Amino acid sequence: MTENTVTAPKKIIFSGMQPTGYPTLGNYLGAIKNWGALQEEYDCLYCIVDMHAITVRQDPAQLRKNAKNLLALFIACGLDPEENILYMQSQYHGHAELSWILNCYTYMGELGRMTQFKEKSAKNEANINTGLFTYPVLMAADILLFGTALVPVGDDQRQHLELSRDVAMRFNNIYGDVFTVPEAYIPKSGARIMSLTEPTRKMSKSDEENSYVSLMDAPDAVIRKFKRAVTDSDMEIRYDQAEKPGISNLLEIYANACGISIDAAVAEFEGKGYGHLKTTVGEAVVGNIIEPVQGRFAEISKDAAYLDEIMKKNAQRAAQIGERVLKKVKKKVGFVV
Ligand code: ATP
Ligand code: LTN
Repeated sequence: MTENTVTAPKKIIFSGMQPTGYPTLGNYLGAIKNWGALQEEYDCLYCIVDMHAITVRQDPAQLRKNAKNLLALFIACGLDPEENILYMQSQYHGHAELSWILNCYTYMGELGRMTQFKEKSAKNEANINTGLFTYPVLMAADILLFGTALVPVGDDQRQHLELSRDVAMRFNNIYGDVFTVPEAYIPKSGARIMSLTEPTRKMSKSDEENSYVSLMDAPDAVIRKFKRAVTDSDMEIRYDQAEKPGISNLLEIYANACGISIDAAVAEFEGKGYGHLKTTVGEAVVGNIIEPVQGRFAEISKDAAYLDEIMKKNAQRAAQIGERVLKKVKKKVGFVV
């Protein structure tokens, strides 16, 4: 590159994760792992969305602890806190401000169609609060605040992403080009890791303990969970999500944990039994993901002052970027700025 070359500004990536407990293997393979792969090519913001988390009742001390642990885990999973903006959603007021404005450009009907709202309200009948209903508007605000081009998420967030795009386009149609219309960035493999006990449902940390692997599970617990994974009664190891969801899930986990293709994974297990498959997948997850992440997590967590410093500095970096869009939006809708 010559001295005079002007490099185009990097595109912005934004994604978020709720601090509602330790992330699962699904969160890791569907989201965090891919975030790490993007950090050089893009300017990335990875946000701990504690404001989303309180749509379900949380214990305050536990929420705070979970949020700090998640920051340490992000770093332990390979997200560099200098390269990426890793921060807490509640530490930058822009999210709440833009969310309110976008509420006024989102229809009740759109939010009522969101499958996550339907599922979560069925699970929490005693607390169907309006935050749960407007959750996707806050998510749209998170994304649109930074001129985000790409949003790396798991498959379950597709519908929320569509809504963010619709709201952005609606706003732009009225006021001109204010928001960048974001695209979803969903990995071809690993975007929908299924429950180990009910392989037709997605792996979720709010389900029963044996159904998911947490990044902080003890290695022997991980091996045990894989040994107990629900499969099927025939004996053939092949990738067929419709007919063999349990086996296909194990193959997908293995391929992603080892960085190989599903075909290569299938070939490795040709002629082998289910018991061998389950043990081998468990060991690969422990050796390639669980142990290295836990080792780094233990180191990073020791330094609370370092983590506090990162949090503070990165919330300021996020605010610097967000303020530009927020100011423009306020001006457009007619506030005195
Ligand atoms: P819960 O399961 O408790 O409702 P969640 O894990 O879906 O919560 P987040 O922690 O906010 O919610 O999810 C963070 C990211 O992980 C999102 O990008 C989401 O798409 C992805 N993700 C969640 N579950 C899976 C899964 N089973 N497979 C792949 N990606 C997933
Ligand atoms: N809704 C997401 C978490 C989330 C998010 C975001 C993801 C909140 N804000 C912005 C991507 C971009 C979830 O439940 N997984």
